[in-house]
Amino acid sequence: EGVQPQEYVLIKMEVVPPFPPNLKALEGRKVYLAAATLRPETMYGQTNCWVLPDGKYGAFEINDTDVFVLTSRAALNLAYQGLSKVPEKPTCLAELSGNDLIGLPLKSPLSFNDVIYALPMLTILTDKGTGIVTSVPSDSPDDFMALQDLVSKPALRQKFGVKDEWVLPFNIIPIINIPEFGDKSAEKVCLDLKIKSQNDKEKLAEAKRMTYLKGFTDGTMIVGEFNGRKVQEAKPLIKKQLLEEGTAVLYSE
Ligand code: A2H
Repeated sequence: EGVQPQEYVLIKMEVVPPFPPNLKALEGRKVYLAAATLRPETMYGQTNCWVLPDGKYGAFEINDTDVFVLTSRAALNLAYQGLSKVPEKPTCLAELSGNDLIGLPLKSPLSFNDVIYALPMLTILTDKGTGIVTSVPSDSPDDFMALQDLVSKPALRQKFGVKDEWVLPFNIIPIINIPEFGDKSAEKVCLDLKIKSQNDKEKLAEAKRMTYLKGFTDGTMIVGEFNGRKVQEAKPLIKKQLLEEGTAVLYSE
């Protein structure tokens, strides 16, 4: 962890009932996969959620109604930030692995896709954020490559029990224009740099460097309520909206 605290927006990705057997203990509650993002303005373009197959997660009681699925590390941090039913003490209702979460149907705020699925990403760090990541392949090179891997490798889908209909058709939704990179900046940069897979760490770091700052400084929204506005202007407005409507919360670490 760095010296400066990082503030994330946690997107509440609601698990659509009925719950599968490994989540039955949670029936009757509002259960959310809580995804940590630095780019709330990209939530229109969500295509899926990412979990680490071997990752350890828990379902934690946040208040009287809400349960968040995330790492116990994040649950402890949240408990000290006022987000736990018992103050400063996380209550785990169910221990889950990433594999238990793969295939869960989710409803996520702002997403143009009505229902999206939890899918495996092999490069998720369990000591950052919540261990849950929302996927926006139009604007995130990591997300683009991880999805590309699943789409192009049937053996990878089979290994993790990913049904074809959870990843296909592979529709990337354009949401932000960056003059230099067009409407699907992540795809363009991944193709330009000839990135082979989600494990191509160095090139992905370069792709992120290229798109991340440009998206913020030069990007324009081409969808949503702030269509036509600069990303710089839209970002805080969208963040505020999500927080006010209760579909997201703040989290620092
Ligand atoms: B971002 P930073 Cl569109 N492991 O959200 C791996 N990656 C993680 C993670 C974890 N445990 N927790 C969060 N992240 C991702 C959107 C997005 C993101 C876009 C473009 C770039 C981007 C949609 N995915 O991040 O190391 C999350 O993906 C580029 C850095 O704390 C989160 O924001 O700076 C970002 O990494 C946080 O990374």
